[in-house]
Amino acid sequence: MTKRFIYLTLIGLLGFPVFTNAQNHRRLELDNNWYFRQYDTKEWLQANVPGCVHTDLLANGKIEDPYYRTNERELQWIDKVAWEYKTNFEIDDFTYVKKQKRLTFYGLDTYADIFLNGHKLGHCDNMFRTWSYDVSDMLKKGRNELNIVFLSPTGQGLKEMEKYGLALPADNDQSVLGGMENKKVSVFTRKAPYNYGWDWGPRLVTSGIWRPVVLEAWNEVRIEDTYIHPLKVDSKLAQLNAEITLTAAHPQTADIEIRHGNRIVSQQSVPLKSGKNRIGLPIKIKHPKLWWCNGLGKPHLYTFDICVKTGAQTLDNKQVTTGLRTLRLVRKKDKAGETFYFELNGVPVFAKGANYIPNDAFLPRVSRSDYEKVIADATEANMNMLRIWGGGIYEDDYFYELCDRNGIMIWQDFMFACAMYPGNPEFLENVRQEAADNLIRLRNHPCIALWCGNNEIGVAWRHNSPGGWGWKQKYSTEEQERIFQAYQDIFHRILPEAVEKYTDDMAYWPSSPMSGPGESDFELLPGTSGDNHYWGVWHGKHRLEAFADNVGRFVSEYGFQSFPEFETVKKYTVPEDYNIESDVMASHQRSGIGNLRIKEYMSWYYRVPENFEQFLYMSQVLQAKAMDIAMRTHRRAMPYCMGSLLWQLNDCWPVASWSTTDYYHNWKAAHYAVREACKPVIVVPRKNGSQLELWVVNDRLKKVKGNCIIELQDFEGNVLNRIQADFSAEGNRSVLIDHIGSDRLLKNHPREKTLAVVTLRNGNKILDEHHVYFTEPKNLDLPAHPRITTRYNEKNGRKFLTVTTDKLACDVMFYSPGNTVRFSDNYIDLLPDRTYTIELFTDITDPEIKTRFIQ
Ligand code: BMA
Repeated sequence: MTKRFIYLTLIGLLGFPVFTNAQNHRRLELDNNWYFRQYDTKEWLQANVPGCVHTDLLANGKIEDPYYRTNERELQWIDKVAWEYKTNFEIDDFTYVKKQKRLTFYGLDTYADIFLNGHKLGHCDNMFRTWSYDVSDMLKKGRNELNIVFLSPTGQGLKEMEKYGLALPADNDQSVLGGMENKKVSVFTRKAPYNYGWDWGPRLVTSGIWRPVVLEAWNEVRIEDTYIHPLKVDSKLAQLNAEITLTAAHPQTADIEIRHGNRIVSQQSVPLKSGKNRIGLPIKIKHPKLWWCNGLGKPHLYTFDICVKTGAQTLDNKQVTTGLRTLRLVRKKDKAGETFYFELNGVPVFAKGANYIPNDAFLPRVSRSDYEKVIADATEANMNMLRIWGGGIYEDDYFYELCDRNGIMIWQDFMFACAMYPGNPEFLENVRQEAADNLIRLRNHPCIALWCGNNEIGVAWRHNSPGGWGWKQKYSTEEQERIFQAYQDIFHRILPEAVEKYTDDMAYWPSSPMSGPGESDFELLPGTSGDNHYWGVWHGKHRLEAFADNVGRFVSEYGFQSFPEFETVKKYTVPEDYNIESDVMASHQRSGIGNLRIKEYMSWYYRVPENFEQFLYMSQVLQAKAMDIAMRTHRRAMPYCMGSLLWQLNDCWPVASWSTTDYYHNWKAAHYAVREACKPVIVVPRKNGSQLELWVVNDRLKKVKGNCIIELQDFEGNVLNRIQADFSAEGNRSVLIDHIGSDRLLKNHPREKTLAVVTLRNGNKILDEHHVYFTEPKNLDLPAHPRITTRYNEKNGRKFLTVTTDKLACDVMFYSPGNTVRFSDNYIDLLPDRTYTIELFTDITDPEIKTRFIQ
């Protein structure tokens, strides 16, 4: 393969959250003046809140960058000891005189004892919960002290495990690296599972105040929550019920008013009792602007202002933003088995997207701009769905806001993955509370399409049937029953009950993948019902072409690894590490079979480069090929298949993994390929025996017509054959438009010297272009030295490269040291005698771009 480098620089931006005081209410975020120390030691150091111990130690120069080389290994002591955080804050008169005062911890990681002015406020044991305390009688005028002691999460985990009296399977828990032998304690603690390591993640078990700490003070009434419950929504009318939960200091009558813009959409005078009150106010909106997903329309949002008054005095107000839509999972019997698709406003939608993991091992340092980049990565790649996978976290509010605004539907897992969990009453109660907190927090987001119990636990355990991942065989029959009972309690009782209680009939799916609830809960997949994770390619060593023989009704996972680009690798290595088997590279490759698989598959399709940098590049080209085949294959199979979510969108540190964008948000080759394969209208050439079938997939709701041109070319650009077919594809369909015998197409031209350029046109508009080769890339007789020329120009403040070549150049990569430029297109085949225009997104200046150019 030919590779060209174009050198060009990067500037990062950080976003900061902003908090304000609402009228009549005092809201103070305690994000200042924090110190921390290892518990019971003398040295207090400055801390950031929200933050965590690892990043605080790093900021104080006490540890080296955990992501650099093998530093992670030296940091395993951090989770074995306790830590203490403290701050002091002033209570002014205005706040002090308020009758009600509450301290809320939106995220404590994880076992925490909280002390206010020396009095113990409470003990916390779940990083996914919100912990609130009435501190009305405990706050002092003037200076107050807050201390939080975090117990060792692994130490507590060990105690919980002992209490339970049974070790549980948790394959991804890297306990040995953590110095804990085979004691996999992660499952006993309600903490992000990936903290303990994963097959793409480091083992960095954090502690700290990971979400804001907020002090609120008020006198009479507080709006605790408002759920805009959609009773009936269509394009003519939206009937909603605003379900408002209020706490009142004493019995009184209040006027509640709901506005949309300047218009009052509902109001009511209500008697309030002292304590908690639940009130429902109806809202009707005629001809609502519906919320649509990316590709199908605008994701319209409605903001409602809720105001509680007495006479002219506002007691409290709150704003809620939501979208009006119906979004349901449709599972109905059909000839093949049972459907599994999402229907948005009555329209069946093919879900195109990816699985999403947390953006960092250290969650508090994920900035707003990081979230914006990740969601932009999904929307720009024409995706309409992300699956928040169950080994991470229930994401930040801002993440869901961005999905609402950008039309990205969310498949939301509860945080349970690839492990069995305990079933003691305290654990189950903790899970019930966690589900309630998160369902209440997230239920107004129109983006959420489904709640799913867990990732891969059903298929791994396979109770009452042979197979699985070999876990249950290690336990006695009684133990198996005990473990399975906990599974049933969590995923078939507590979680579905919570979804039913707190949401409007939202879809709940106990485990991903599974073919269906009931008897067949743990069927092996692919099946003719339910969702499936297809890992035959990669784990099962199936050839890439096997994606076509393993299409499920909804493919919620499949993937292929690659290395990050050299610029990223350079950030965590030194030159002596430049070998994929070096200790450092191996520690940034957490899949035991990773390097082997990449090499083996590469040897099937490509010439395997000796050179390290070229190998990294080639791994990306290989991954792009795999993801292109998979996405196009799944879409072609609609409506049998109605979803394709690749594993995985992003990384939590710089690493070799299945991601299509790396830790620094650089697009890998696969992300560009997926963007193309997720376009609304695509052509899918499919080899079927000696026939080349041509399919058109149209995700738009309107019919598309045009023609499909197949040009057989040699590598110098000579057109050897040209076939044209008209096509017409109804909306939301995949149609076979033609099939061509290879004799008719290839004639007698040698396979290794030709390619077919398949273009789908509508008038002058190119809807899609795809290249078909007739042998593996490694067998192609590619021109050794294509002459690629590049020119730079600027137009209306936008920067462009124009690129030409005299001979075919495959998978051409553009890049810039320090990744200072994003390219509108990359890893492309350059065909002779065409001009390619690539836009550069960068802050660096024109002269710099020009001087950095190397051809
Ligand atoms: C999937 C996921 C993850 C894992 C990935 C790659 O099945 O659910 O647990 O990281 O495979 O092995």
